[in-house]
Amino acid sequence: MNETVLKHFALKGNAELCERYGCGHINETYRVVTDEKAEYILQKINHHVFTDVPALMENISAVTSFLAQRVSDPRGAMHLVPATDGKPYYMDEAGEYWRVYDFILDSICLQKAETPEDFYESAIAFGTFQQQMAEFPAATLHETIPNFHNTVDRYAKFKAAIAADKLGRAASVQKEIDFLLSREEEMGTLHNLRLSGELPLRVTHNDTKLNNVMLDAKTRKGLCVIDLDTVMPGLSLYDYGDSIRFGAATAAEDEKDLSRMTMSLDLFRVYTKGFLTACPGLTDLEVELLPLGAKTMTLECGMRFLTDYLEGDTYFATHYEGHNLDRCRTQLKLVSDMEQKWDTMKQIVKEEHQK
Ligand code: ADP
Ligand code: GN1
Ligand code: MG
Repeated sequence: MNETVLKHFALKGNAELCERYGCGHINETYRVVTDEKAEYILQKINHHVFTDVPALMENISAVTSFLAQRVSDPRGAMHLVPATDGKPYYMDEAGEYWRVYDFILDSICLQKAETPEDFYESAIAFGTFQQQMAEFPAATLHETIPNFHNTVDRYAKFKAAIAADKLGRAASVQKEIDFLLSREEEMGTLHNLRLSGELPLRVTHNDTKLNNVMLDAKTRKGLCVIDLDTVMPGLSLYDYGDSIRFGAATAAEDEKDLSRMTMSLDLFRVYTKGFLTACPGLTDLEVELLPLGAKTMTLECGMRFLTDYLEGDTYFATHYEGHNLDRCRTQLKLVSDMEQKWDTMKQIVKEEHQK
């Protein structure tokens, strides 16, 4: 148990249980229960990914306090438990950073939507988050990972990884490399429209997987958006697109049987309906580009998995050799499936926008 770490946080009671928890790829997460039955989430923050943890925690403190004033149910906003010295995190002797949140009680977190309604509720939660953050002074936020969804820069890093070929893996993934390189120009579209100002900069979450939203266990309504490490200025299309990538997929991110991996048009419609309902202020261009948002986020994620595979699996947590490659392949399969369904995706967006 992380007793020495936990004693630096003012918990209700003494910790009796501290167990690994969740399926995140970045932080190390634990569920903590005390002898007074208080429950918490303890996280070791990945400071190789987030190199300026004090700045990151400044963002999260500001965002959670801002949201706390705007929600009716107190479980609707994450609540940080400060360290005993008043800071929003604790740094241990080894230089590791830790933080504690209240555990969001009576809630569920899904790896896959059990019903279309679950997915709809996640769209409402992420859409509402973005709508609420519209009033937040964006310029005060630190950019916790510069160029996070800059697909043009992601291509540059990908090519550098191919050129370096540190582990001699490139030749065995030539098919995947070719797939990605042949789509480079189209995949720069969103970034270029961001640069030209044709797409508005908004405060966005940037990591809108279904398992980064909590639903109320009883009502199954969207309750709270979590994993706020990547909240930064960005495009609405990043948030919409990443949700489709993960949530409208018919199989898990690391499914080995690619025939099981497709994009469900029904789920695509459901999420689009929820997002447009929760974010009524999207511009016509944003709405028109929703399918491209989904495709770009999916391809970018596949490219990030492959880059990490080529570099020796140093970024994403992997559980076996080739895990990142399996993840890359599911994403590229999804992109191909979206290309097959492109006209229908555009039609669905049009129909849901007109309603
Ligand atoms: P990562 O950045 O590694 O994805 P997350 O912050 O998403 O880390 O946390 C990992 C998992 O832990 C989540 O998917 C969720 O299941 C669970 N979790 C995180 N915060 C809370 C919380 N406050 N209450 C309940 N569960 C939580
Ligand atoms: C990571 O932290 P987690 O597991 O919610 C990653 C996302 C990827 C996702 C792929 C900070 O998300 O960008 O889309 O894995 N987060 C970071 O599953 O890189
Ligand atoms: Mg997460």
